[in-house]
Amino acid sequence: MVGTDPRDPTASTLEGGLTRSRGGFMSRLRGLLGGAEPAPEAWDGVEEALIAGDVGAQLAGRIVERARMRGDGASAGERVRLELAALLAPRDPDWDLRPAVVGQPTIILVVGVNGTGKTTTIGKLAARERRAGRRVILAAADTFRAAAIEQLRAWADRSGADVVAHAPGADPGAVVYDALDAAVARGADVVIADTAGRLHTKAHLMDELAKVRRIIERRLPGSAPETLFVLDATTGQNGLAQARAFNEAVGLTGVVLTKLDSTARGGIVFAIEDQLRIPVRFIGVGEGIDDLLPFDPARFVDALFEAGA
Ligand SMILES: Nc1nc2c(ncn2[C@@H]2O[C@H](COP(=O)(O)OP(=O)(O)O)[C@@H](O)[C@H]2O)c(=O)[nH]1
Ligand SMILES: [Mg+2]
Repeated sequence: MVGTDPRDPTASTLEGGLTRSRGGFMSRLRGLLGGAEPAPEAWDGVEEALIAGDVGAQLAGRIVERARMRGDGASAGERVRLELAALLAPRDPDWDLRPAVVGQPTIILVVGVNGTGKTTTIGKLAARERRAGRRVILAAADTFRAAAIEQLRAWADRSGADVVAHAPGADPGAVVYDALDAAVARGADVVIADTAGRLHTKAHLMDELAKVRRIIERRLPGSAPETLFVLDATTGQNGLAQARAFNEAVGLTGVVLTKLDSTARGGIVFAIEDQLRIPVRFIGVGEGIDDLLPFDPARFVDALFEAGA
């Protein structure tokens, strides 16, 4: 399979987005696992390659141990592939962004630290929902900087979504409340709330997110917002600590892994899903409006193991 769709050289594909990872730690892995049953030293190499790919030291050790012990007669490469696939959290294959209560809008709250790609992901998600014929409202609840509101407006223009915004410095909870009001009044199908990037170590900012969640529950009880944690794939193992803290503060329902195109270490997917049991829902593979792909675990693992064009 080639890295891009031959019909459209600019189309984003999973294989294209994983080019670096496939050439990076996975290329080493494929080299070690491609031939006869690996010697003990080669298994050490497999463990190192997995660690280099950001799978995490402990997990890498566990994968190698289990793959070595597997007595199912499969090749070494196939055993490692099966062990990696087994780390991914179980999910409903039909999952999509849908309202929890029929007749109410789907509500998506997007959280994460600074610069991970939250606003960009919202623009891409808005475009995706618009393509599906849904009416989308973006809530500019990153009120820290005027530029953040403008950035969201630009994505709204590009994707054909509406924006609800207050002045810079406004209460994020009030913005989200108004956006829900607007969604009900206008019969919108989807509300996506942008939030200011925050360090997971800052308790008062994490409390603010919890407050936004309570406001959503008060305005639209039972709406069960999809709470997406946006993780920059180039962050490394610290991403796990971030995800854990956000999960404790707001209860995450999914992860969006951005900038997979910029890293050779796509193994962080396995660490996140294994440790948090929260599914990766989308992956970001570029800066463009179409560079967001739904995450398909089986295809992801297959693409990693493919040598590429
Ligand atoms: N290469 C690449 N860059 C991305 C991706 N997602 C976001 N970015 C870039 O990351 C930077 C920060 O994005 P932004 O959405 O402003 O992050 P925020 O602070 O979390 O809202 C911008 O330059 C984006 O273009 C991605 O999937 N791939
Ligand atoms: Mg932003």
